[in-house]
Amino acid sequence: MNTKYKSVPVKSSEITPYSQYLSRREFLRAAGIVTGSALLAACAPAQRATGTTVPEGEAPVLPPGKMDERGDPANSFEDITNYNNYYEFSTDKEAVNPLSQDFTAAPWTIQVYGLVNNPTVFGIEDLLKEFPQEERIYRLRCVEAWSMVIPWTGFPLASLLKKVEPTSDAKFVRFETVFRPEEMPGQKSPFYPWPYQEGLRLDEAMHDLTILATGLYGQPMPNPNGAPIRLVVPWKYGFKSIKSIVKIELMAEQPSTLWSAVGPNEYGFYSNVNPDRPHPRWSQASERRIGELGRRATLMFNGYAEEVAALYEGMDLIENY
Ligand SMILES: Nc1nc2c(c(=O)[nH]1)N[C@H]1C(S)=C(S)[C@@H](COP(=O)(O)O)O[C@H]1N2
Ligand SMILES: [Mo]
Repeated sequence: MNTKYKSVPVKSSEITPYSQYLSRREFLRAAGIVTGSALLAACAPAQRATGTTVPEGEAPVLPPGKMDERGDPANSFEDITNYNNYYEFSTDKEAVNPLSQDFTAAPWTIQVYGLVNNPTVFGIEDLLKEFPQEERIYRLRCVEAWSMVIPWTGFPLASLLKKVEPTSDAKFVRFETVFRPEEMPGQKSPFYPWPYQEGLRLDEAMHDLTILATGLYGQPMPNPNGAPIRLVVPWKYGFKSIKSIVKIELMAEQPSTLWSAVGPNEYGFYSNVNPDRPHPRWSQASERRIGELGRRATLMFNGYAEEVAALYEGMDLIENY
């Protein structure tokens, strides 16, 4: 049990069930209300560019005062859901939210296969039922040198992996995002080798800080953040935290990843947050916390060195970026 990064386990009664969530969305759509605005955190009615107004009471009530273990306040639900990297929808961070509103996040299954004794196709409901959901308040550090603090809900990836029993040959885990160009306009771009893929070494995947996140701020995962389920690896650059996962494959060899295919000397397989290894285009020594003026120093392993440095003992982290 990790007590440093989570508060109490989230009671399932505090998480809106998917079925209810979706029917509420359908309801809002039928009522002519832009669902994106309904998901914005606000005490006052949220106003969108479309001019529709969410009636008071439709926006989720968010518990105030959430902070990470360093005392940094969580970013607002509005920041977290309106400033996104999700190239399947757009390369424009502010366009992801509106473009992802009609994405179909249910029904959803994840196929876990490869070098495992129990290959399994999990429905999202099975995962929510089987694995207790915990809150983890983590920093997310993008390689573009901005960061946020996000109160995720989810469960350790290790719980899922133990269930399928990796064989002794399994050394790496490969993750794949859904491929649905009809719903994800960015996937029509020929500049990226879709579908988005990412990977971890098995010991990184088994680390307790590595979670599959199914929500944030106690809400089911919003579409712009990778509904209904995405990876979160808080000590690595944000692009490792792949969204909307449909496949998890256990492998003997290191998998290729979308970003290392696009820019091999820019985006390595490890991509641990490291202020001492400049990216060819962005110094990584400091970062801009969304919502703050000025910059703050970037921490080794994004501030999680105490927990994860042992994974890389004896490795040259400049060579092995
Ligand atoms: N499938 C997919 N996953 C993705 C991305 C993406 O474009 N597609 N962008 C990554 C990048 S670069 C970052 S910084 C984080 C951003 O997560 P957030 O939008 O929830 O803050 O998601 C990562 N996961
Ligand atoms: Mo990123």
